[in-house]
Amino acid sequence: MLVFKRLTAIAATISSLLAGVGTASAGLGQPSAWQLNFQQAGSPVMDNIISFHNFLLVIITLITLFVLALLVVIMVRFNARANPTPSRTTHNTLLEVAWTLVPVAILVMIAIPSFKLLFYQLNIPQADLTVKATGKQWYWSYSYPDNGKFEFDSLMVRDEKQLRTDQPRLLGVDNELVVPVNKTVRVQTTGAEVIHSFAVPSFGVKVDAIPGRLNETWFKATREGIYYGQCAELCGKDHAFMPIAVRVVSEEAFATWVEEAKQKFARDDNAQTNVAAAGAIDGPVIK
Ligand SMILES: [Cu+2]
Repeated sequence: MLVFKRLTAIAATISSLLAGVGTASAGLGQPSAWQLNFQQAGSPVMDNIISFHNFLLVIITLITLFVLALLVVIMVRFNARANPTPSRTTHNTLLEVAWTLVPVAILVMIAIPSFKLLFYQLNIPQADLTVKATGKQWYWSYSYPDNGKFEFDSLMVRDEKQLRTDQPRLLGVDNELVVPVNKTVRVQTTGAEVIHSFAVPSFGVKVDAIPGRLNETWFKATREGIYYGQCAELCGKDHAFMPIAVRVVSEEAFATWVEEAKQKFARDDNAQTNVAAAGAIDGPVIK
């Protein structure tokens, strides 16, 4: 749709003007100071979400300006002083048909790209890799069903002194979810005890992690780097302290990491969980 593309282009310009420095410095994979816009897109889904947002921004701006103009005209031309003897007109068929059909047309214009985007998010393409994320109170556990029997816990680094220099406060974790770049990753989520939600803004991903259910979503990271997200469903006391960190690496680096992870996180079914009641402990919890 040419109109859609044009509107989107205009909107992108407007929103970058509005956001100013915000856009220029909006982080990839993490929030930035004074950020006004979305985090940069790191996946095709997020690219589409941003385009759709820009398209809606044009529509909402035009509607707001139009309503404002109508209000100003009414206030100026039809106030008691300027218009002492008001018209007694009550119906205008043409006008009534127009103010019904025009909003319908606008909604249809919004619905078409909206449904396209929804289906794009929900139809999971042929996946190169599956990862399973289990939300727990209050950390995430990840397993790689395609790559062997290992599972590991990913806990927020609570002691700021332990943060790597590239790790933001409250987002850095001890064990990141590692995935290869430019591969379609299917994410399956479930909750261990309450509902959590797996959300990574730069990937345009947010899916509930519900006990007793397996939800699915997908992303395809187009650039290497670390992408942060957070649990997005109120899940208890430490809801704010169970970040998600996805490290996107080259295919070779991923293969190497898998071999290491198999050793490091080999599942020992007799062992006690190493983070039992991690969230219940106040203060630093470092593995
Ligand atoms: Cu949670």
